[in-house]
Amino acid sequence: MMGEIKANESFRSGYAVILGRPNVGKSTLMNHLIGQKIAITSRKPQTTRGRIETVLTTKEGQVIFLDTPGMLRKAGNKLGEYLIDVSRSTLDDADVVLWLVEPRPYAGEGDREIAELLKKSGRPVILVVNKADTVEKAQVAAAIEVFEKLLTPAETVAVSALRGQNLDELLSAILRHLPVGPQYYDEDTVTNENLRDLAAEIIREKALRALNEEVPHGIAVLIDTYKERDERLTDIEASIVCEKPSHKGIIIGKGGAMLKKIGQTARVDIEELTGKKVFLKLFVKVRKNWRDNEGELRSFGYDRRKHGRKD
Ligand SMILES: Nc1nc2c(ncn2[C@@H]2O[C@H](COP(=O)(O)OP(=O)(O)OP(=O)(O)O)[C@@H](O)[C@H]2O)c(=O)[nH]1
Ligand SMILES: [Mg+2]
Repeated sequence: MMGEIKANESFRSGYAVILGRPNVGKSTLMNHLIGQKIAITSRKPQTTRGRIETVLTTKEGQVIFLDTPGMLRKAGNKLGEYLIDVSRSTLDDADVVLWLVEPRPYAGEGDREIAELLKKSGRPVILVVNKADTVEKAQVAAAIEVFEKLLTPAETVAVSALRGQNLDELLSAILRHLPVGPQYYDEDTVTNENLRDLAAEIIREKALRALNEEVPHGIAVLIDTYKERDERLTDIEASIVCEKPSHKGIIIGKGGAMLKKIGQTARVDIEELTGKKVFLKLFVKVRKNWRDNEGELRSFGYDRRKHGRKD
C-alpha cells in the first residue's frame, strides 16, 4: 500500500503549523481534522503547553499538524517564556501556517504581532476565521476584511472547529500548499505522543475544566507510575502539582470531592484512549512558584531542548 502511494507523483506531504492567540480553538480544530481527541482543550487560555504532533493521511497527501500554545503577548514567568518559545520555534518547521483568529471585526496588538511574525517567516499562510457558528455571516466577512489588512494570506477559510463546519474546504487548502513529497508515517498513525504523556494531559484537562479561575494556570501533572498490569489493566499514579497550599485544598475539595471528580472524568477518557481498564490514583503536591523555576519546569517536561524538528 505504502509503495503505491509513494509512487504517486501528486502526493503531497509536510507540516501544517496551527498558530494564534490563546483560546481561539487551535486544539479543537486539530482534533476535529484528525477525527480523534489528542490535544486537550478548555475554555481557559494557555491550555496547550507544548508542540503537539498529529498526522492525517488521505489519498491526496499526508498532513503533519503541529498544534502550538496560544501566542502570549507577555510571558509573565518562565513557563510563559517557554510557551512563546515553543510557538515561535514550531513556526520554523512550517510548510504552511494556519493562522487562527476569532470572528471579530477588530484586531488587537497581539494579532498584529503575530501577523508580523508570519510575514517575516515567509511561509504561506491560511487565514482561518474560527467559531463562525457564533456570529452572523456579515461579521465573519467583516473579520476577514480586518485580518486580511494585516497580512495577505494565501487563502482564507471560515470554519467552525467545534461543529466541524467547512473543514473539508480547509483541508483542501492545506494540501494545495504542501510540497509534493513522500508519506512519512504509515496511514494508521495518528500521533507519536506516548500514552503516558497523553494520560497526564487528560488529567490536566479535567483539572482545568473542573477548577475555577486562579488555580488552573498554576497546575502541572506528573505521572509517577504507569504500569500495564496485564492486557486489560493499567495502573496509573499521578500527582497534580500546584503552587500554593491553599490551591491544594481547592484541588482536593470538600471531603476529597473535587479530586474524585477529576479522577473519575480522567479515568473514563484514559480508558477510551488506551482501550483498557484503568486504576487511577491521584495525589496533590505543592511546589512553590514552580512556573518560575527552570529546574522544576524541566522536570515537568517543559524543556526547551525537546523542541527540535523530529525528522
Ligand atoms: N462555539 C465555538 N467554540 C469553539 C470553537 N472552537 C473552539 N471552541 C471553544 O473554544 C475554547 C478554546 O478551545 P481550545 O481548542 O482549547 O483553544 P486553543 O486555541 O487550543 O487554546 P490554547 O491552547 O489555550 O491556546 C473551548 O471551550 C472550545 O470548545 C468553535 O468553532 N465554535
Ligand atoms: Mg490548545
